Amino acid sequence: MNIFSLISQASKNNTKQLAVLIDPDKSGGKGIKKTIDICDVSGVDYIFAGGSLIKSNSFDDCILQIKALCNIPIVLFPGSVMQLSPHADALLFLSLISGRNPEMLIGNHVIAAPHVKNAGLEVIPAGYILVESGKLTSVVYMSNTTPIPNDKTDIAICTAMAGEMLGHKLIYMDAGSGAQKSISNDMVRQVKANISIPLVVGGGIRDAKTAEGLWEAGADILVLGNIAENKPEIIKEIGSLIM
Ligand code: 1GP
Repeated sequence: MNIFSLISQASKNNTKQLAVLIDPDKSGGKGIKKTIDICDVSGVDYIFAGGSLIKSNSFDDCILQIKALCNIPIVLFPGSVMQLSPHADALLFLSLISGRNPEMLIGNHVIAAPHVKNAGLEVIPAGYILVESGKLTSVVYMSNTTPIPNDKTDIAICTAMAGEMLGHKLIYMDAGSGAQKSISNDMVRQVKANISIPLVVGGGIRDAKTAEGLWEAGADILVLGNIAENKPEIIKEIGSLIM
């Protein structure tokens, strides 16, 4: 199964998709089973796994646990080079193109490359764009980068265009986990109008109305993080918009 072809085909057909982000630190208990069970019946297309800072050393176990609970493809969304597992279906090889931290643009990728190759993972080069969200998020702090101001749509557009021109296969716009506000519909609409690759949007999506607005604005895949763990019933509500 080629994950990028699923993403790309859905984007071409304007079929909206949903991903749920699992933080491996919070997995392990009964909570993850409940979340995954709801994902299974809510039309969730992908499980993303990763986090800005992971304290437990059982990343691989977490992936295996998710795999044992469902057949939903698992896509790594790594916050660091330590978040690799050969048991996932694909890896978002994220280059943090909104930032100017060379380690996040290429340094970590050089370190990770041989391990990624050995793992035999499908690699999806992704231009990762952080957008300011009303508070200092973990990803902004840990990546040591400045996010794009949320009203500077032109900067977001040009960054996404440059990401596509550099050969990234998708653009991932993130307000960061626990964002006070999600990325605006207007910014998503204008970025989508200026690129021809799939657009993933995450950060601060906590209700169906927000999700609907972002999908309508042009997001191809929405990512639910905190809310999926704290209030998994919302996954069903959001999933029903596109099922
Ligand atoms: C994934 O950062 C998001 O892109 C997740 O954000 O935890 O706020 O849903 P939330």
